[in-house]
Amino acid sequence: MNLDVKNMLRRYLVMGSQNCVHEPEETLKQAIAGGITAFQYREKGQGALVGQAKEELGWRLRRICKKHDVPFFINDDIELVESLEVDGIHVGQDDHHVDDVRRKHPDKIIGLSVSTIRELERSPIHQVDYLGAGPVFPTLTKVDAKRAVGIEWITTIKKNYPTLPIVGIGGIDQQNAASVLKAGAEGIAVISAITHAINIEQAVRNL
Ligand code: TZP
Ligand code: MG
Repeated sequence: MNLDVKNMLRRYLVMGSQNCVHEPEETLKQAIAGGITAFQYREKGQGALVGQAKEELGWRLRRICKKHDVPFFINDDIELVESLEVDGIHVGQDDHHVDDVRRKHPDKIIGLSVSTIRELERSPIHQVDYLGAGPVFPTLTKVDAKRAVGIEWITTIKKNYPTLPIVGIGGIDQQNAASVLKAGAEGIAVISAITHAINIEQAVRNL
């Protein structure tokens, strides 16, 4: 399982319709053509769809991932775990508690965001399959993002949990992606550097 998760994290696209300048379905298809290794449906923030519209878009994106064998994660929304037939669930510190998610979904991949030592210490790390570390760099995409933690945060987590897969997130682009991997992360999670690119397929390749 760990080896698989590590490979999945390599180029991890996180996205909802609110992040897209092109159609979300088109964005996802081109990103898959460029070589993303996982997709997280994160329909959240200003302009995000809710209710049935959120679920319907989720299913259209889910179908695209199924067709191309790309693992599909849902951000936080455990109500959609069954209906979208997700492979994994990503939760933040203020979302559903990892223990509950694990109890309800013993076979799903679970990822957890951690931004500080305190969060790391009080989280049930043994229940998760990977950690999302960030925001590594400043980001404009998430309005309530915490302060950028730098690549040192990845080194710190790695020191404490050498075998647990880590994906860096926040402000990652073509220029800085390599530094995140070099610090010890298995992969990079990216929103705007992919969704805002003029050529999405090429942007993924460049990462
Ligand atoms: N969590 C921490 S930073 C962030 C999330 C969801 C936003 C990342 O977006 P971008 O555009 O890749 O900086
Ligand atoms: Mg969340």
